[in-house]
Amino acid sequence: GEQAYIDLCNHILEEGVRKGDRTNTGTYSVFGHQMRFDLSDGFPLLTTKKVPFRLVASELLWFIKGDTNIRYLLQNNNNIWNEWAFEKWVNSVEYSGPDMTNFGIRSQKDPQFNGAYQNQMDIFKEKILQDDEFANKFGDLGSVYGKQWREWKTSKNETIDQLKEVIASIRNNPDSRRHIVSAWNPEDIPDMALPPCHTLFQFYVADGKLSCQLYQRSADVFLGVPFNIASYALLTQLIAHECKLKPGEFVHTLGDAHIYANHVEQVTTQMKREIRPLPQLKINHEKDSIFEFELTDFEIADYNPHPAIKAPIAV
Ligand code: THF
Repeated sequence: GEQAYIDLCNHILEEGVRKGDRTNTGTYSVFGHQMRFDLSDGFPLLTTKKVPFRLVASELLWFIKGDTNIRYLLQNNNNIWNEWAFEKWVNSVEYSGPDMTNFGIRSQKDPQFNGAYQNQMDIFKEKILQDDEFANKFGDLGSVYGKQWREWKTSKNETIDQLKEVIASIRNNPDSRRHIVSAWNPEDIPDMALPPCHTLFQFYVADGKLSCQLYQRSADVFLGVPFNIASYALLTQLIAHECKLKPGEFVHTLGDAHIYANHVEQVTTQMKREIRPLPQLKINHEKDSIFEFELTDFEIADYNPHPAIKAPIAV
């Protein structure tokens, strides 16, 4: 449960190795860690800080649709993938605004630059929402999760709908040890805005319950992991619902599990807070298939978290 998350934070702060990273932010890092969440205890949305479920759910629906364009996220007021699309635009020949090199780091250190950056980001978002051609060109993140889950391209120029197939295999052959969806497609990695952090997941059926294990190669423990836990718990509950199974466990296996140097203070605040009872997830029982769900079909009940804690995202 949530204690496993707090234990991970503690473990990284105590034993993590100081390590450089792609984003030049600096991290404390451990390699190889596992957490378990029993979904019958409640829905694992952390209570030691407020996690915005609406953003978790709209991101998951975006993956399930097979969409890779941030326009859908923006239409749902979800800004969590903006930086990766923005980066493509400001590095293109079509961009003519002020220089945005290393905008992630500079926007945190230089208030004047941050003003210019926020300005360009607002222009970018507006263009993605209003201009179809611009959105097709710069809103698309490449062959990221949605594409690999729903339309994995084969060498024979066919596509594989991994999500549909895994649901069929759970229904038809629950004991199978091959209920796997992989987002890691080595051939496509160069076309992705960011190679998938949640690399591969496997389902497991026993005692009428559906469990899911995720292998996450790289885990931003403060900002990303609370989202990732809730996202896979939601996915597991939706698939369990469709397959007429009860939700079992979510097992979260991490590769490079890190706390960014500029998140240490926030993590320390969070760790001192008392864990509260988990909320419940209610899903619209009139729908059967995960491909039919919309945001309004989910409701989180009895969620009484501690306040949100702000932190900058590493780009
Ligand atoms: N890059 C990095 N550095 N960390 C990640 O967790 C991450 N992701 C996705 C892609 N690249 C990543 C994006 N997921 C937030 C949460 C998840 C994200 C990106 C950003 C975030 O900032 N959450 C805030 C709330 C934001 C808001 O309200 O708009 C929070 O406080 O939780 C790993 O999948």
